[in-house]
Amino acid sequence: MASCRAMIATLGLGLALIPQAHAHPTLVRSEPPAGAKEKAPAGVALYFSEKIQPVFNKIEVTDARGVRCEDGKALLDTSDRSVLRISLKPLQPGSYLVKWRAAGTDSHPMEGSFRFEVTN
Ligand SMILES: [Cu+2]
Repeated sequence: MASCRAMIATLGLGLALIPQAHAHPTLVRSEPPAGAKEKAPAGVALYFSEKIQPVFNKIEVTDARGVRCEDGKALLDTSDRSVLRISLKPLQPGSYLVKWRAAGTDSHPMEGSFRFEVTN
């Protein structure tokens, strides 16, 4: 019984430590920002809370019909590895969905999405 309690205490301690051991990248801001209504951007830039691995990352941009609009692959900023960028084909007015995946130092991929709107 005593050893069982000790084990639970150890487990509890382990769980309490996980948030510090696992800092995952979160999206701090983007260009265009989530919910933006603006003229067609030439690309999307994602600014994360920590450096991103050069692998396991992606940015997908689709229009209202689900057609992909990226021009090339997502690339890390050469001077700031917490910034992931992608170029876009010329966008028509309408709603666009950005889906991203990015892994930080522990290689666990994080995902998210947001929309922006292109106006005339
Ligand atoms: Cu992790």
